[in-house]
Amino acid sequence: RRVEWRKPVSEDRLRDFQVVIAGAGFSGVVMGIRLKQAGIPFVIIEKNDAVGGTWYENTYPGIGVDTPCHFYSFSLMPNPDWPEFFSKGPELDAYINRMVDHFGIREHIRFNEEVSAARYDEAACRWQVETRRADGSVDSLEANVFISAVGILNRPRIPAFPGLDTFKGPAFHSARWDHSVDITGKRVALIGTGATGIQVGPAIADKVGHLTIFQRSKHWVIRHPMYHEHVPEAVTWATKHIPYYMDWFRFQLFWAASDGFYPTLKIDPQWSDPEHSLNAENAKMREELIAYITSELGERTDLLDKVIPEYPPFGKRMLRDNNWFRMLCRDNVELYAGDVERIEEDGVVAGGRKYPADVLVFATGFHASRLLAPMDIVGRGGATIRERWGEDDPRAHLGITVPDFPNFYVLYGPNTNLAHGGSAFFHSECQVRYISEALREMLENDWDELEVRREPYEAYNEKVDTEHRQLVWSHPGVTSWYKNSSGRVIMNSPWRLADYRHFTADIDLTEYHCRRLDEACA
Ligand code: N01
Repeated sequence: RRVEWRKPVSEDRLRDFQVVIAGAGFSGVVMGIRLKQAGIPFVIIEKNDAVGGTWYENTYPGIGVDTPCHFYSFSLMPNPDWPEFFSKGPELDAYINRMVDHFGIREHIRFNEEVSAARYDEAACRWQVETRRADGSVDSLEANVFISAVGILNRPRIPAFPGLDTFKGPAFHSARWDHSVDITGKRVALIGTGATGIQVGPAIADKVGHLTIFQRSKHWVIRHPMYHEHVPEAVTWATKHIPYYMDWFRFQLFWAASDGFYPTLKIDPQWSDPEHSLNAENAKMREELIAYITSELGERTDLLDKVIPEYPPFGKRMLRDNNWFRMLCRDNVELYAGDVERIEEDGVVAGGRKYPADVLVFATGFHASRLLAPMDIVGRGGATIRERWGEDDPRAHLGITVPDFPNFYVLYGPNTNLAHGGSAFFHSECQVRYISEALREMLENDWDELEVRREPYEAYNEKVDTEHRQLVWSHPGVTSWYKNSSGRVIMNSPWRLADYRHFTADIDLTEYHCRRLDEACA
C-alpha cells in the first residue's frame, strides 16, 4: 500500500528529511520504492556492487526458491511471466533488477559501501550513519530515520573443523561459490544438508566423479508437485488477461503454503507420541512423508534409517525435494550421517574413516543469530544493540522497532522469519507498510522522534514467547538456526501471515513516545 497523506506536509520539511537504508536486497529496495512514491528523500547503502542481496550473493549450482514465485514476489510488481513456478536464482535476480529500474531506485543506491555504525544523536534527534567503502575509505551521513534491511542470512559460517587449513584443494562456502573451480570428474565433499545442501547435491552429482555428503542431522524433505514444472502458457495467459486471476492465484498459494499448514505446528499437550509428532495432523504428515521417502529410495532401504528424522515435521526448516533421494541412490554418491571429525590435506575424516576429496563445499549456513552484526548501533544514552540483545537474543516490537533506539526500524528483524511456509516478500511488505506509516505520522505531525514504549515491546515479546512454547520450533529434540544458545526461538514468526498483517496494518501511536526537538517526551 502506498503512503496516503492525511495532512499536508510542507515542502521544506520533506526536503530536509532524510532516510538512510542499509541494504539493497528485496526489503531495502521495496522500502525505497515506497519512500520514493511518497516523495520522502532516502539513500540506500549497499555493500555489494549490485542489488539483490541473497539472490545476488548466492550463485551455487541449483540455486532457486522453494516458495512458488507468483507468491514469492511483491504485490507492487506482480510478475505474470515467471517461467517456472519455483524460479532459479538468476530469474529472481533479474526480477529485482527490473523492479529497481522500473521504479527508478538505482540512482538512490550507493554501491560498494557498507554501514559500519549508526549512532543516535539525542540532542538533534538524528542518526549519524558511518559507512565504509570497498576501497577502505569512510564516510558519514546524517539521517532522521535509519532503517536496516541487511537481512539475516548474509554472513557465511564455516565451522572451525580441526585441520581445516591443512586441506590442499579448493574449499569454499556455498554463498561464495568459486566458479573458477572445475568440479568435473572431481571428488567433492559436501558438508551440510540444509536448504542449500539439498539444492547443491542434485545439481552437481552427475558432473562430479564422486560426491560424499556429510549430514550432521536429518531434515524432513517434502515434495511439491509443481517444483520442476514450467508455468503452462494457459496460466501465464490467465494471469495476464483474466481480471483478478493473479490475485486469486496469489491468494490460494498464500493460503495453501502458509496458513494451511498452521494446525500441523501446534503442540497438543495430550498427544501420546510427542517425540515424533505433535498432534493428529502432524502425525499424518509424518506418515505421508515417510511413505514418500520410502518410495523414492526404492531398493535402497539401507538409507532409510539415515534420512528419516526422529523429530516432528516442521521442527527444522522443511526442505523441498529436489530429486534428493534419487541422487542418494546414485553409484557415485555416498551419504555419511554423523559428525565430521576433522579435515586432512586430502579429505574429510568422519566415523574413523577418511573420505578422500579434491574439493570441499561448505553448505553450513550463516551467522544468523548475531542479527545486524557487524553494524555497531548505538541508541539513546549510549545503549547499544549488542548489549541490548546480548550475543544472540534479539527482540523487537513486531520484529521492527526497539525502545531506546528512536527513529530506527528493522526489516526482517527478530521473530519475523517464516518457517511454516509463506513468502518473505509478504512479510517484508507488511513491515514496509508499517514503517511508512510511522514516517507519515512523523512528518504530518512535525515530530522529530518516534520511539516505541517499553510496555508494548515487552508485552509483544512475551506473546511471541508464549506462542512459541506451543509450536514445533521449541521442540526440545531439535536444533536449528531458529533458536539461540539458550533454546529461545528468535528467528521465526509464531503468527499466521494474516495475523501479522493485521498487527502491522496501521501504527498504534499510543505505543509510542512522540517528540518535537524542543519538547519533552509525550
Ligand atoms: O543453512 P542451514 P542453509 N558439522 O543452517 C550443517 C534459506 N535458504 O544455507 O542441521 C556438520 O539451514 C547443518 O547441520 P544441522 C532458508 O531459510 C532458502 O542450508 O545443524 N554439519 C545443516 O545441515 C534456510 O533455512 C533456500 O545438524 C554442519 C547445514 O550445515 C537458510 O537459507 C535455499 C555443521 C546448514 O544448514 C539457511 O540454509 C537455501 C558442522 N559443524 C537457503 N554446522 C530456498 O528458498 C552446520 N552444519 C530454496
